[in-house]
Amino acid sequence: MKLYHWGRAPNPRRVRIYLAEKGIKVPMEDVGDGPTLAADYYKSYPMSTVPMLELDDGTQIGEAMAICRYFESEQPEPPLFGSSSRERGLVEMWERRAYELALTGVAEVLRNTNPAFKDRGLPVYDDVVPQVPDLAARGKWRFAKFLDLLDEQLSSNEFVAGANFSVADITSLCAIDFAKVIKERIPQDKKNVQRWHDSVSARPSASA
Ligand SMILES: N[C@@H](CCC(=O)N[C@@H](CS)C(=O)NCC(=O)O)C(=O)O
Repeated sequence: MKLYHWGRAPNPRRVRIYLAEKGIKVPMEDVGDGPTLAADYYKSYPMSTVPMLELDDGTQIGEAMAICRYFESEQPEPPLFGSSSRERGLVEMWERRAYELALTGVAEVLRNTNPAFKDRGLPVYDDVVPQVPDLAARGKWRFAKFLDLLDEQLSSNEFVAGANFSVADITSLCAIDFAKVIKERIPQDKKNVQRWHDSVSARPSASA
């Protein structure tokens, strides 16, 4: 098996942190080539995104959380998708919010304003997807909305989905760190987010 990733990108980082938390070692290949992915990779994987896990029988599993779920099923301990029904529901809910509001919000700003993504408004290879600069304001708003929600949630919870570290923390951390590329940082009044960010950034997995 092999995990295809890109050192500078936030979505593969979600999987790398997950694997580090689990103590799972997987052969990896960085398929970044400057501001894009390598042309050979685009040919071998039609969805043209990273991360992608290729199994020994050739099966390709894309989407960061799908890859994490594969490993969760192979090695359930420590549980990173929750242990009880309640916890699993909350982890799923917060992970999705972190992805849709924060990570996608930041990507919306970057991909629609940065010249490096000209005609690549969405991560696809063969199709021209023009940038829509008006989406930048909406992306910033989505990111800010997530920080509001998260600060409130972390006022009474140690981690994003409750008492235990989970994939919801992983996606939130990757999204907030990714926001550096659009010069958005944790505002000073978001003290709970800052406390949590300091703590999860200090985990060894954060540097994976
Ligand atoms: N929904 C996918 C998103 C994957 C994605 O957008 N990956 C970006 C890197 S963070 C990518 O492959 N970009 C390729 C490109 O920009 O050409 C997931 O959750 O894994």
